[in-house]
Amino acid sequence: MSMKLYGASGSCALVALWAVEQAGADYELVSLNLGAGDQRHPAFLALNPHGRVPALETDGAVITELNAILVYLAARFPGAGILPMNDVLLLGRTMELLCWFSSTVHVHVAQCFRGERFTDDADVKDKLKQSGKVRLAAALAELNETIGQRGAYLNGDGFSAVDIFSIVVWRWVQRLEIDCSAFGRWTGKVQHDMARPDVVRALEREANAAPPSWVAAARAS
Ligand SMILES: N[C@@H](CCC(=O)N[C@@H](CS)C(=O)NCC(=O)O)C(=O)O
Repeated sequence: MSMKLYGASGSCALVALWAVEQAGADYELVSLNLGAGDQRHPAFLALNPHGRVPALETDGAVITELNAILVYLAARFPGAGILPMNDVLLLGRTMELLCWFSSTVHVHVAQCFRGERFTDDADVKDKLKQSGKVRLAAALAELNETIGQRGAYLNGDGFSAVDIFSIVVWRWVQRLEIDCSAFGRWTGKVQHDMARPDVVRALEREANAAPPSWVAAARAS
């Protein structure tokens, strides 16, 4: 049965998009415009009441939370290289890094882009953004140190979902204009990874994705 992946350009949903591509899954990509508030449309909230992407419709259910989607896809397509399913220690270490990206790095980014999640006070929002950038830079210094420690890729010798998440973080960091000159190992790795054919394909898919039917219907009327 076909899957439907809800994503948005520039978002962490790129990791799930890369994963469905690697799986060779039969899927449809639906791209929300987060700036226009598509994620708060009742039709999307009916799928994911948290109003966030990614969300994956599959087998008559909806899975949300990027790491949950990755575990589902990796278990369903074990040969696709989404996660290192044949090495439980490496799998644990990879999930450790993915969870750190989600629970720490992504939260610092949300402080900068999504202050409304934390406060309604404009002054506090501004302070959150400043402290988010400082904490993000500290996390990047940590990430930079890990490059090369486990092998050529973040979880060892094989490229996996966690390397794509690192690309997503790099895109956010560019938008925030954080000085990356001290993180040469990490930025070099990201440049290298972005030239991979599987990454280029996922980026092209992301750029050419169609909007949800409810947006298309509103535009047509
Ligand atoms: N913990 C969630 C976070 C998802 C998330 O925050 N996604 C962002 C895009 S990167 C989003 O949907 N933002 C919309 C909003 O905040 O309104 C996950 O890992 O899936």
